[in-house]
Order: sequence, then C-alpha cells, then structure tokens
Amino acid sequence: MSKPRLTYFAGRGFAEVTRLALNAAQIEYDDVYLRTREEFLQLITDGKLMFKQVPLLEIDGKNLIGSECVLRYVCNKAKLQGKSDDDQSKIEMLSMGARDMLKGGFSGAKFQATPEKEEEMLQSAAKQCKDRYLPVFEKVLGENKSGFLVGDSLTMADLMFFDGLSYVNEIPKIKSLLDDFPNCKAFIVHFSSQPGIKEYLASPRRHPPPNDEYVRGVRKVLNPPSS
Ligand SMILES: N[C@@H](CCC(=O)N[C@@H](CS)C(=O)NCC(=O)O)C(=O)O
Repeated sequence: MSKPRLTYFAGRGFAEVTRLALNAAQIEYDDVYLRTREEFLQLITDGKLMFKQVPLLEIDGKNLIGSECVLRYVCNKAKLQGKSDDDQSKIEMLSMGARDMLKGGFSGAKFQATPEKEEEMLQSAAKQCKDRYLPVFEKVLGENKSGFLVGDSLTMADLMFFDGLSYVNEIPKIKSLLDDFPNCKAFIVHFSSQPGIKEYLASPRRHPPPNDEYVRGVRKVLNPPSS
C-alpha cells in the first residue's frame, strides 16, 4: 500500500483533525502543502476534488474529500470509534459539539476583513465556548474518569475536541478561559501525551494557529486574481 497523502495548506484548518487521527493511529503519511493556485487547479483538472475543495486524502486508492468524511474513514480504519452503539452515539454528539465550538471562529477569525471583525469573531467564539461547550466537556470528563471523553481509549470525539481546545490554549488572549475548566486543562495534558500524538505535537509538522502570512498564502491559492 502506498503512503497516504494529505493535501491542504501548511496550516491546521480543516485538515488538522485528520492529521491528529493519522498520528494517533500511527499511520505514516505525507503532507502535501498547496502553495500556488496552479497546484490547486491541477487537482481539479485531475478530477481529485469532488467539490473543488480541500482537504484531500489519497488513501487505499481513493480520493477522499470532506474533512469529516476523511476523518471518519481514518477513525474507522484505526478503530478509533465506539465499542458499542451507545458509545458511538456519544462520540457523534460530542464530536458535533466540538466541531461547532471550533467553527464558532477560532480558526476563522484571522480570515476576517478587518482587525475589528477579527476581534469580534474571536470574542464571540470565546463566549460560546465558555457558556455552551466547555461546561459540557468538563462534566463528561469528570464523569468518565479515563481521561478520554468516551470509554477507556482515544476516539474521534477526543480528536475533534482537542483540535478546538488547542486553539483556546494557544491563543493568549483567550487562554484564561480554561481556568474555570480544570478537567479540560487536564485533558490537554493527557491527550498530548498519547503515543503518536506526543511525537507529532513536538514536530515541525504541527502548525501554529493561523497568522497573517498563512492567511495570505491561502488567499493566493483560493482567490483567482481579479481581471
Ligand atoms: N465541507 C468541506 C469544506 C472544505 C473547504 O471549504 N475547503 C476550502 C479550503 S479551507 C476550499 O477548498 N475552498 C475552495 C472553494 O470553496 O472554492 C470540508 O469539510 O472539507
């Protein structure tokens, strides 16, 4: 089997949770970073991007797109799903909450047109996170006791939660939000020490939250020059 190839930009975005899954499963893969519009258009010409969007995971002879479909494929393959139907529905619900928490704006804020809009989006995401999402994750972690969200081993829910939570932890302006959620803080430490994940997080393949340079790079690839 050839090594899977994950095509995206040189940043976290929609690809990061799949990178976390591949590393947790200790599946070797290549990161392919899009740097030019031509590279992106070539993928479309080659018929690899069903909806003309990345991330793309080339694996087992397939071109998989749709970040959550890609993630599920890896999690199914690596047995990072529930061991019972009951566990699986918990995993799905928590994953959905984690996805919504992240999509509130932690990664999107940097892409806003002005610094004021960026700040507004970040603060709104932080408020939602504090009021709606973190209290739930805090309680679930307190009840489950294994250090993972569901059952006694790492699952898709942990991957999605860590993806969102690590933005809060790494954006200095909002980090103090975690002070009221000790179980979530402990989760970061526990998750970060898992085999495969520990090495990945310490490697140059783990990117920081988006900065201005990253935003410029993504725009260059996605936005056709105006005529
Ligand atoms: N639902 C898709 C959305 C992916 C997406 O919006 N990707 C952006 C890059 S972050 C893209 O390829 N945009 C190009 C376009 O929409 O034309 C997923 O979850 O993968």
